[in-house]
Amino acid sequence: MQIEKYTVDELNHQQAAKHQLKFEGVAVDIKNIEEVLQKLSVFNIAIPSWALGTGGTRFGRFSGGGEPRSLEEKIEDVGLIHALNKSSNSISLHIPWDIPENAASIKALAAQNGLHFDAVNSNTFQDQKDQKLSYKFGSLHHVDKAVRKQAVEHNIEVVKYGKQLDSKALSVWLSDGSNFPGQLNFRQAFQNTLESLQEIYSALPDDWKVWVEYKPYEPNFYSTTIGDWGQSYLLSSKLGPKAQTLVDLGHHLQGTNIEQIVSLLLMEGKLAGFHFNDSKYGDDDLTVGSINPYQLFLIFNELVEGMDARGMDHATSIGWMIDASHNVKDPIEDLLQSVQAIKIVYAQALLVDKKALVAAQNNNDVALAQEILQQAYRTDVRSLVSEASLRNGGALNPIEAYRKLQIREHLIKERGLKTVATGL
Ligand code: RM4
Ligand code: MN
Ligand code: MN
Repeated sequence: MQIEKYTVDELNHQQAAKHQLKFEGVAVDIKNIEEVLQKLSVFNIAIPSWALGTGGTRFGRFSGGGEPRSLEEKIEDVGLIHALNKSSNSISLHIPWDIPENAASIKALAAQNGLHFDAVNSNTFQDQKDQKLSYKFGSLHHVDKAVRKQAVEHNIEVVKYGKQLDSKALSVWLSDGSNFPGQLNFRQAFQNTLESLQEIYSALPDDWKVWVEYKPYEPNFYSTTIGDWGQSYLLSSKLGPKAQTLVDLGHHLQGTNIEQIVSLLLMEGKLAGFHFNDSKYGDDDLTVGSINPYQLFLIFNELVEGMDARGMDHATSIGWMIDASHNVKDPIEDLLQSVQAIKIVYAQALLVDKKALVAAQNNNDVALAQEILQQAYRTDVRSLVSEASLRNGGALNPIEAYRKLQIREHLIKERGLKTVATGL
């Protein structure tokens, strides 16, 4: 299905007067309001193809109705999200969950929905049907050269698909690690991984990047070969300028200061981008901003400060993507909530009084520094996000519009109640 623009306009119209009042109330205190709105309106967050179906855990999966049954229907779903929020103009494919059999028609369909293709993701953490060698004991780090070769070739094939779709980055997440002490020689595992990544790196087109993601545990519970940002940074530095470190918010141990990691990676020009989600215990894959919105704000504060320091374009110079698994919510609602949560903290980070903060830092005025950050964080910027969406032709309140337009009900009618999407 496609959303008729007039239906969104009608809903906006019903809320216009109330919105205007709220917006003016906030805007009056913001000197550079037009600049903030302009930045918000060009800021987009990619949607991964594996997040459009209901996710599960190893204990079970409770699928919702009307889930996309094919890549085409996944693109359609991202098109719906984008039509409502005007902030999700790209899709990131996971291969082989979503192989574009006919790249030209897939590209055309995406373009019809106002979308392009973000990074392509390889998958060497599962064995596929008819796969010759198993990844049970790892892929790029494997002790057996033949397994490493198979995994390298898979990554190169993923790049080939990505080239057909005009993607510009390969995102690599390995589950490689060890489950018990003594299982692995850490140095050997690292060297093997480096060598494998070097082969992939040398097959990358000049205008491509490889994003190296880290994760401390799961599915291996003793060690992960790319376990933290230091190990990823080490690999990406040894690989060269086309390699960078990808930060997934859920891939940190409790209490890790992610904003500090972000700040230093940006300083070194090594921050590839983000996988957004939220967590309370580990890689919980919860909706971004649902558990710890203040931390998300602090991360965005570092992002804005660090990107400005290097003259980087906020919207395009690093990759922004949601990476979450929606087990009990409607995935589209969850994704709409996620994008809103990100835009809210981005808007708040844009409101931080940078000059005053620098002065407070230089005076060791700790209380004032905190006040300055919290002044921005405690500003209710939801009407700014709504205004940016409105100006782009999106909905003032995307989730409300999704419900009022009964989109899930339409999808169930079209696709049926019992559909299962590929993915997590
Ligand atoms: C991993 C990691 C990767 C994602 C897979 C599906 O935990 O976050 O980015 O591709 O899950
Ligand atoms: Mn991830
Ligand atoms: Mn993850």
